[in-house]
Amino acid sequence: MSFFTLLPENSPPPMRSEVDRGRPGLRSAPHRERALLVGVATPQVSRQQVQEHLDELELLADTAGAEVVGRMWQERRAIDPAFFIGKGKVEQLRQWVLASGANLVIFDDDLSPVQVRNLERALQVKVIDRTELILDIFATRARTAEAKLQVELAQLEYLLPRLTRQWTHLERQAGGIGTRGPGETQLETDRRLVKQRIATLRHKLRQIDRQRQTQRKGRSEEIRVSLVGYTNAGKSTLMNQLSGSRVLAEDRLFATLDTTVRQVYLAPNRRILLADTVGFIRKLPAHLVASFKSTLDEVREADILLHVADASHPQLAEQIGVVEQTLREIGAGGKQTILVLNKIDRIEEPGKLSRLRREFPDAIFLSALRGIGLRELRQRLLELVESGYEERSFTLPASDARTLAYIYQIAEVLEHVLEEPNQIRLRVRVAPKQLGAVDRLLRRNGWRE
Ligand SMILES: Nc1nc2c(ncn2[C@@H]2O[C@H](COP(=O)(O)OP(=O)(O)OP(=O)(O)O)[C@@H](O)[C@H]2O)c(=O)[nH]1
Ligand SMILES: [Mg+2]
Repeated sequence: MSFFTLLPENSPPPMRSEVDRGRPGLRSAPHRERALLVGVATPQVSRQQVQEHLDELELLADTAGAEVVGRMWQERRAIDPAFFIGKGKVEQLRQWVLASGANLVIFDDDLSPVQVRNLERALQVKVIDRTELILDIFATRARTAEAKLQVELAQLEYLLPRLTRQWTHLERQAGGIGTRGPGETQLETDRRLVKQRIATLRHKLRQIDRQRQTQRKGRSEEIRVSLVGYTNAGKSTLMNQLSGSRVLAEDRLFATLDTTVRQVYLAPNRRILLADTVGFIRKLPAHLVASFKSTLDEVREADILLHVADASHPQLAEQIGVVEQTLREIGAGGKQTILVLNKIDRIEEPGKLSRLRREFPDAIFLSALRGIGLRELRQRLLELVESGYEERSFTLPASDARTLAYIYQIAEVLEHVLEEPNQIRLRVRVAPKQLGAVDRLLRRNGWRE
């Protein structure tokens, strides 16, 4: 069974008799690319889910600058190895492409190089899959040198097994979604050049990675908290609220591709380093995850995660699941995590908020945009930070002013008593990361506890 939907339009779609050759991409073109979306329901993916996934794909296409002119889905027991969808459906899709004037077909699932080639031949328009679309968005949104290198690496690794594709028959180098970004100039080069470029990129990224590691080492005694979550959940907005900074936050997917770290004081002597980083999405391309290693290290090395989710989103539960799964995949599972259910100001349905509170009893509910619930979040963070603190009591010679000053720097002194003429008794509270330093001091000097 399959459904076609033609989205309402002001003017009838132009009829086309041949492939639209070399239409440039949105940013250099007066026209947006016109895209048809295709999804497939399988025994694992329900019809309802396909619709929701296509909603998200539409958002992605829109972020990439395409105008979605229709969507189609089909129910199948098994995937067709040659065309992904059935041959009859390919013919229907071909008619649909002609009728709608689409010049791009986007599949929600990953296609093999052979499937793309067959589909492009049959449909005579460019065919891309979800991975290629996401890579394209990352490419157009990358701002820093590091993000650009990371995206280029991911694009080239995606491209490499597909180089046998007839890149010229649709003049892909002319631009458009799936062809933009730093990888663009490489499209017409051969595998050897691509491999060389991949090696160079890996080398450059390793260098950046080493710099990052040094930077992070300098912060190793700080408590590090990382914002994680589905793209567009409101991580950057929350970062701005908590730290008073101005990280870019906007209603688009993947607004953030780099990591920003800011100091946040939870209490006068309770400082944390808060990191805002790239968001996750269902089926985040594996190449991207791999090439964003140093960006994601921030998450991997965090002491505490703030998992921000959009409580007003219809797929809240699925999005939370995707983020948890991705965290496990990057080796950041099992960390102390606070679930933050954001955008409660957008929940209109009566009773929904109390239902969510019952469903997620440990979550903090807030609105980052309106500044609701932030105090509770700070309080919970403070409790979590302090839960690892330990107390130590000892006496030291009053003459050792240097050590005394050092202890005051790294620990919170709860009691300071001058005991015998030359002895000071201290009771201190120490963060887990400073505990080792204090214990070493005690052992080295043989001070009694
Ligand atoms: N109504 C409402 N909108 C919010 C809230 N928090 C964030 N937003 C909006 O949601 C959109 C996305 O916010 P961002 O902070 O950019 O989200 P993000 O998680 O950083 O997204 P990426 O960086 O793209 O992964 C923006 O338009 C925000 O204004 C909230 O509490 N309520
Ligand atoms: Mg962001």
